[in-house]
Amino acid sequence: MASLTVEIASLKLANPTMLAAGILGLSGLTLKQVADAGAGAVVTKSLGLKHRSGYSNPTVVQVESGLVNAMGLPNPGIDHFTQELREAGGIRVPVIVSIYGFTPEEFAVVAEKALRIGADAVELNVSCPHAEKTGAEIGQNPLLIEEAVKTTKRCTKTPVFVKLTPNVADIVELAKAAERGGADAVTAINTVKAMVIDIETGKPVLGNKMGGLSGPAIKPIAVRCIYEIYEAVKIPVIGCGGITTWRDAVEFIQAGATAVQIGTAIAAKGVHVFKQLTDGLESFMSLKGFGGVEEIVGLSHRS
Ligand code: RRO
Repeated sequence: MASLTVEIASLKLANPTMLAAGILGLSGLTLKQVADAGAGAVVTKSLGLKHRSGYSNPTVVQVESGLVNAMGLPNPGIDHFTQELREAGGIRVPVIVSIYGFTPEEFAVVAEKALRIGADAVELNVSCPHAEKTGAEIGQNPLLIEEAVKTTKRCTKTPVFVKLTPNVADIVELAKAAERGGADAVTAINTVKAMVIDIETGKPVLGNKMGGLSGPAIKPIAVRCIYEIYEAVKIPVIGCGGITTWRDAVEFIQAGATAVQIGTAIAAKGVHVFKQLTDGLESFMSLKGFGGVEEIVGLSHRS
């Protein structure tokens, strides 16, 4: 049988699938549900220093091949998340806490708090496409990314992953900046900036007008970003963006991803998607004679 285990920094995953930030990640019990369904790791909803209520409704709209969301970083604040993780006690896979901040120091403070409540790693959200003074407003600038990562690494011992935005001319510059700052891995990609208009009223549908597109529509964009980043940095790449089937997961891994995150597909398929992906991946590898996932990471660069 082919081995599905992968390692990213000090994290050992039984398989290369992860719950993506933003979906089912605001409660300890749902994180545990996803872990029990077979995810190799789970990522929380992005947490900041203080509670935020998010944008007004509607916050999500379905489109042809995905979802457009503008939730607006709703979260209870990192201090209130402690209780959630306690209630989820016994999550048997690595828990990655997605965090955001408005300054490099704030990223570091939230990361330190995340470590203290039991995070195995943090994922810096420098890529939310519709947040003011945080998210992509930081993550579209390589200097600001480097500073946020450097400060976080200096202040905490937790592994640091950096989630990148595709809403730039050159994502490779962002990945290199994260690596220079000392990041342990980069996640590519967050949602693609998007908008939906109701033609009856002529008005934007989302409360915030602008949002982020996720789901199958962005999959080829994610594959291109992962392929480019893999050639430019030495740290692992975690793929994210439109994965629905095991074939998608194989494509991301061959492009250069060591692990893959699943978000929007859960809305359509439920948490069973993790078992479907790992079963399919395992059968594919066995059929093709691959012994472990590392043999196919970046395969498309060698063939
Ligand atoms: O909460 C959101 O509206 C949100 C976030 Br933090 C993010 O990183 N990406 C996204 O599409 N939505």
